Amino acid sequence: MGLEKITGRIAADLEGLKQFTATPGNGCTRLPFTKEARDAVNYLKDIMTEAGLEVWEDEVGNVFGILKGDEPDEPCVMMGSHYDSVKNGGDFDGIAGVVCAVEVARQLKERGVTLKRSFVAAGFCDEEGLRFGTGYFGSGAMLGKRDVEYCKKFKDADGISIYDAMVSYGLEPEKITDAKWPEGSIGSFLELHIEQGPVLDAEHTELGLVNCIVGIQRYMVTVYGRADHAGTTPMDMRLDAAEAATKVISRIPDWAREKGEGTVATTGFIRTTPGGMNIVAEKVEFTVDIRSTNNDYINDIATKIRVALEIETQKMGGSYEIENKLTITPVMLSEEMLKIMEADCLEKGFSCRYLPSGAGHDALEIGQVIPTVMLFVPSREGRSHCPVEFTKYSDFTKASVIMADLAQKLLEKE
Ligand code: HGY
Ligand code: MN
Ligand code: MN
Repeated sequence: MGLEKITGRIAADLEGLKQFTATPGNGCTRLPFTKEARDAVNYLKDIMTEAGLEVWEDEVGNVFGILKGDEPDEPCVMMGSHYDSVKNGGDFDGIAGVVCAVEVARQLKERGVTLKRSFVAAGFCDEEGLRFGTGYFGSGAMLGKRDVEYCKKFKDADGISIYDAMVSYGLEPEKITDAKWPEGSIGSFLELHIEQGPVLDAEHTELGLVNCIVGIQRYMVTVYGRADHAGTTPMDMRLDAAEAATKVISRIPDWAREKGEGTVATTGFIRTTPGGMNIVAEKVEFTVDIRSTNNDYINDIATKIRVALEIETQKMGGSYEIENKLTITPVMLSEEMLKIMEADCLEKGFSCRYLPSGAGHDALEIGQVIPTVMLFVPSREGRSHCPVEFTKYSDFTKASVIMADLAQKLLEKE
């Protein structure tokens, strides 16, 4: 199979999917349970069908395509990623992994691979968690780790719950538990993804063998003070939520730096209420996203944040709330599958190296319970979650061939 033909197919699919964004000309904004998501899923269904897969959409909006094996009750080999994006994100994060899963299915068929077990291409609906502040919703539901209560609990900036968003999208959230796959029905999970970091590009290494994915904890913090006149209220009479919150926020990055080993912590969202320049802030909401390959580091930083909030809000005379939106531990990926891909890269002359993932992925959720592996392709200058995100189509081609080889081994194994 000529690599150019594969590149052409991947390019055509990704170019076709680029149109499904709520912010044309300003990156990819494809949030779950929106028109853009619906259009992307319909496109994915079409290319899966054209590739000869049997296609269906599940109760939470995940889309699957299957090449049925000789023994359909055998645990399947699943490959995929997410089709949702962040706001004003890039054209490759997640969706390229779904497109490459369909491409691997094409290659398996073209090779005439004997499918002892089924191959499933998967497109998950809400990995980013950007709309509802959560994460890994689609892959978590597939594992039976999301329920109706979860859907009602988390809301977007407009106060729309996951539950209501699903209903307006045409789904029946009361049936969410039907999205769970039977225990043992997925034998292995493969995810091809852009690195979203600078390592491969800087080193001019073609492929990244991901051995570990960071754990993540996400919080929404609300600090309560009192609205007052900014000019007439003496400094010692204020309950200034902004002062208390920023004293905590400003210390979080150093708590991560002190841990080292790639530990990171980010406040990506801050909002004051009522938000007037001449009004002392009555309320400040901010997010925290803490990540490390060492779970104790994550817990320790979360504790430091709670202690600092207690102290600063007491000093200010106000109060605070901290809502946990996501807690997931680091995951080690399958050494066996990584070694197969490493040997294949060496044989094919593709440069490769092992590296951890600082980004979470559906593989982070799925890898908690199922043998999982990830393969990275370079991100130009390490940029991602922004419109300039870029990866050469030919990089996806090389990775898709390595993944097709791995899938073939797994599918033909006695
Ligand atoms: O946030 C992440 O790490 C991923 O892009 N969802
Ligand atoms: Mn992603
Ligand atoms: Mn992402």
